[in-house]
Amino acid sequence: MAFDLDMIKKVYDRYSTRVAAARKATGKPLTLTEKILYAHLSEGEAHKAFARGVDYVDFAPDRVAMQDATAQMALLQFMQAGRPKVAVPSTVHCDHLIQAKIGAEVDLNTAKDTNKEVYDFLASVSDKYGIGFWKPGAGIIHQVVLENYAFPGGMMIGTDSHTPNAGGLGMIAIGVGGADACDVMAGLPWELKFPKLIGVKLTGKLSGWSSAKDVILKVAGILTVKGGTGAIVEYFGEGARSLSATGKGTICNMGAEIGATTSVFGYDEKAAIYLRGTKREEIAALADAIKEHLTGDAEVYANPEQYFDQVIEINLSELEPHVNGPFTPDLAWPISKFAAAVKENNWPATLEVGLIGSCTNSSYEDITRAASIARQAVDKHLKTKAEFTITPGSEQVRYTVDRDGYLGTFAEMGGVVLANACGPCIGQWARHTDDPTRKNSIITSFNRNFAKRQDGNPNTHAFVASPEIVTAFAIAGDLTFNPLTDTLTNEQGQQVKLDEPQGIEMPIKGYAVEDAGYQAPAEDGSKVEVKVDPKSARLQLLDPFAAWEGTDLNGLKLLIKAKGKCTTDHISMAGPWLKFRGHLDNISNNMLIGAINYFNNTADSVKNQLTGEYGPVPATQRDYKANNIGTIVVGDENYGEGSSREHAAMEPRHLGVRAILVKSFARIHETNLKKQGMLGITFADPADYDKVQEDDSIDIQGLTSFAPGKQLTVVLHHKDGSTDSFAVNHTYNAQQIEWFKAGGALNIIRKQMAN
Ligand code: MIC
Ligand code: SF4
Repeated sequence: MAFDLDMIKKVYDRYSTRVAAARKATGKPLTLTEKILYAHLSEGEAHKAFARGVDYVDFAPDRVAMQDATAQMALLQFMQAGRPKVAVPSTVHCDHLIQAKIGAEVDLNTAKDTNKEVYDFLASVSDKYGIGFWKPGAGIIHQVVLENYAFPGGMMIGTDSHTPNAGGLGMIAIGVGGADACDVMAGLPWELKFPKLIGVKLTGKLSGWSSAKDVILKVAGILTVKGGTGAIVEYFGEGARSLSATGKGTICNMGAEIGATTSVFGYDEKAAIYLRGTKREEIAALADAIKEHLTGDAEVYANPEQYFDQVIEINLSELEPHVNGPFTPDLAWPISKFAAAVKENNWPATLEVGLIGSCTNSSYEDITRAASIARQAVDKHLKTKAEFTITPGSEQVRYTVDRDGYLGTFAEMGGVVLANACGPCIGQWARHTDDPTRKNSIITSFNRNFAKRQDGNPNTHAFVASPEIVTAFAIAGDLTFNPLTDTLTNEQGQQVKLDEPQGIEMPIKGYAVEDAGYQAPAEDGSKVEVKVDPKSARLQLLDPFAAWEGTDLNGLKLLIKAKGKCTTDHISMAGPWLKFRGHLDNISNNMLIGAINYFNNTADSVKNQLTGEYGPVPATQRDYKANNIGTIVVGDENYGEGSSREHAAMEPRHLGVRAILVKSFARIHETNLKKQGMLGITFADPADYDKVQEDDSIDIQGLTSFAPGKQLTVVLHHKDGSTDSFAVNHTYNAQQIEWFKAGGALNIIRKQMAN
């Protein structure tokens, strides 16, 4: 049995006392989010009330999940922590490193070959430290977690930003960097700023072409990529109860795109159906027994404005299908306005590829709805105009939809089934194109669409929609087509219209799988040896970072002033670089190569102040490092949005950048910087960003009296001899200041474990 029933019982046993204590402490009815958070406070913290968005609080999560691309760094750090075994149930999932090229079988075999060293490393570390290992081909972390480990009222962290997917089954599931995972696996408390709460009330019921995906596409349009920062989004209302658990998972998954800490739905009949359908009736029975604690209080949902910091209401009966994009997931277009938007903005109307599946939207229900459209293409003699690919989220889903004939339907329509892995979603896509310089469009049911994300091509306009809408567009091959109203000409010259999609929530014959791809760890792992070849290009043991020198940081050179969007994809690109995720020095050669230099509007070209010449960012930084000169990176709003990859924080740390100064940070990235002992600060007045000049030498003052809530001062020494000085903010608490001083949190853990 993969899930841990005893652990779940223990968590549920805590609920009544913790909820009662929380009621007393806050003096108010409680949201679901508060109940789950209070049930997971570290012992010392229970019985306290917290200021939302202000207080840092220690939690004790129940589980940790890691995907292969981030697990390498997480586990390299864990190996340094000096623990014999993980302190909480943990799993590793091999999903990100499989390249999509030809089709599932061939691609999987190629991946096993090319990534052998990394898979062997992850398998042996898992074996040694008591971590469950999901082999390549088993599926994508979030789908596998939903099917096997997520449980209502639980709390988990995962080294991937879409960890919130498990919120569909009522779990507070939060994406973090590997260093956070390392703490929790080492048995230390996990710290989070007590979140603000956003309530989303869903009324009505979905029908026709509208699906759960459209709920989050709409929410993304309302809240934008920053709107959920520091908040947990709680969905409730009759509309919420009408959505399948996997549909809810889709909504929570893509909540990462609005910057939310996580999103969550209450336990309800749909959750119970899913638990029973995935052979976890025992969990449903346990959850039923405490179900009043696994949803928000009635008073809260009756008057949400009084209890949430922000409330949004969406009527599912009126919700139109949406298409979001290009280049950002919050550019939301109701389908009725999309064709006009394509024309007005001159986006390429010809659709070249439609891609469905991924870690979100690969449930049985999603696949059956998309297949009902595919079936019509075949039956109505429509020729599919665009390329079409299907990425099942897990081997269990793949096996089941294959058994039930749906993969066959996609094949008839001309679709290609890819491996159960991230593939194109993370740029692991050997896309065939005759001309990469052509502006072109693709549409996916994935969650992200930043420039270059899927195929590395800046000319690709990527749009996001539900799998059924993606399928319809793939058939039409034209983004100005509206499947709800328009007809298509079939091979016999007739005008035909696509009927509304029909889906099946749970497989009638039940889920099935031959080999789910799970490998249990050794009972006693002490004899297991973990080998890392010192000459490896893909794995490198970590050296501790140096402690702070105890003085202000003076005379830093400006490495880059990044302009506009600077996501973790810009800071540490995925795709071709994924192969170096276990080798800090090698992956550092991609540091900030996607960021646009404010002064020349070019990526990967910055002025080296020592030579006056322009060169790539990593090489320039290595030159400063060789000369023992510290540098600073300046950035815009929501710096580091997107993924949880801590490489985006470790690379600058490794190469000698001393501080990141931006208008604002995305949550996970800010924590990652702090964990690695890097100084992450924000302009007190965002307009001061404009004062930073290309040849500046920069001082950061006030570090000798670095204290929570106390501003630091930045002094810019311009080339002409003039200076500018201004205050900067930081959010370091006392503990995080210790991390900074020690040169990283791990240096402290290592010391503690050694004592
Ligand atoms: C992503 O969707 O960007 C990823 C790839 O899953 C990342 C993790 C990574 O970079 O390894 C994420 O979302 O955290
Ligand atoms: Fe994988 Fe894409 Fe999901 Fe990230 S968003 S976990 S890359 S499928």
